[in-house]
Amino acid sequence: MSNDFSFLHAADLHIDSPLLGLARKSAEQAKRVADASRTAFDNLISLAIEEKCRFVLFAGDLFDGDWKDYRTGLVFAAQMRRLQEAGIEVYAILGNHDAENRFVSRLDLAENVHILGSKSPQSLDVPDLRVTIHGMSYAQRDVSENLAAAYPAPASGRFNIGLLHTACEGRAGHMPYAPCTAEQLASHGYNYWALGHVHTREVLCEDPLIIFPGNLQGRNPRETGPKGATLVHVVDGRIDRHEHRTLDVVRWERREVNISGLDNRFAVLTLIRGALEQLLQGCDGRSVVARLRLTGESVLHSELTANRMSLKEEVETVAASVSDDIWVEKLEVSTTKPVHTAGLDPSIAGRLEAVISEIGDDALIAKELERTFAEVRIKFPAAARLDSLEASLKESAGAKARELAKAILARSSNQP
Ligand SMILES: [Mn+2]
Repeated sequence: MSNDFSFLHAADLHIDSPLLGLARKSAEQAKRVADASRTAFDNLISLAIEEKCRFVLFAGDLFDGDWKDYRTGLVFAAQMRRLQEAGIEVYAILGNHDAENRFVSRLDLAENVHILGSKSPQSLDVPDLRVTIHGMSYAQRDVSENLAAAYPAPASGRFNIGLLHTACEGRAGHMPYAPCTAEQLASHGYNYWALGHVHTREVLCEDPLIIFPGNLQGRNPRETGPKGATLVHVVDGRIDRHEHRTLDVVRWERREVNISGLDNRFAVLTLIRGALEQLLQGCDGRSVVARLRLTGESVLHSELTANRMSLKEEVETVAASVSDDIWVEKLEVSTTKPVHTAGLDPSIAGRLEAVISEIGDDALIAKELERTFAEVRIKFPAAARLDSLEASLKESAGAKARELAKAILARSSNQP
């Protein structure tokens, strides 16, 4: 029996789970997005075959609850046959989402596929290898017991693997199912813990190796970055190395774009274009869904926040001109007003702010004007007419404010 082999560990495949929040661009794109989780799954099977893996582990949540379409099950069965033809065994446990699936137990699967039971932990020996796999499926969605505590002791003289669907000590955004601790798992005596449930890749411990591989394909703006599976190489019965292999089709990314120092919209859009091009380049030909956040101190702050909708449209146009493969899922404007605006901001709002900062010594009037100004900004965004501004100022502030309003008007006519 050989003691050198490779295996692939994946979890949270959620096959046919939809990708959320994407506007349809073209029929081709719509299909690419709709098929993303299936294609990522296909990539996984191809990788197992290319790498001559001896077995593949699925640590739960193969599916995303009940199938909307029975073909989801057929796709899975067909991929399992590909592995069978390549002589690759499959060991899987059912997670909370699979437990909600009424059909999975009726799937007619090839003989190489072993789904471990849900009554108690089950241990299976991998044919022709000194490997034993221990694991337990979820019988129902909400499992609150520490399942790992009941897993058997390691089989002596063998490479022991624990398959477990768990939130471990708890992870933000994940239901706290099958709680346990990394220390508990580490001291259990297994060589490898193949975990699932948490969609972000995480190595909990190097010796023994305890890993959440993350999900195969990001499905929403919280599931960012490269997604895939963990490939493990065992030499002489010990883990020699392990690596993340990227398998996703559509990539979700967040990017901060700092517009400090920019004084016009065109420059902002140019900077955004550069950021989108960079994101696309970093994703090796995958489609990219970007959430952008504009930050920095800018004279454009008022204009950008007042006209978010048109800005988003302009950014979408930029994205479309960059590539058909990039979406701007959301544009957040988190810029701030500059502290000193005098002489910088050519807009009405900017000039008004400059005047206010000049009369900073007259605290009461300044405060009153600030308040009025806030009101004016809501009522009359960038295109406000000067007389409307003046009228509002006259109404809410006293004689001194009228003087100031005149000063603003004088400045307005002198400046571009
Ligand atoms: Mn789960």
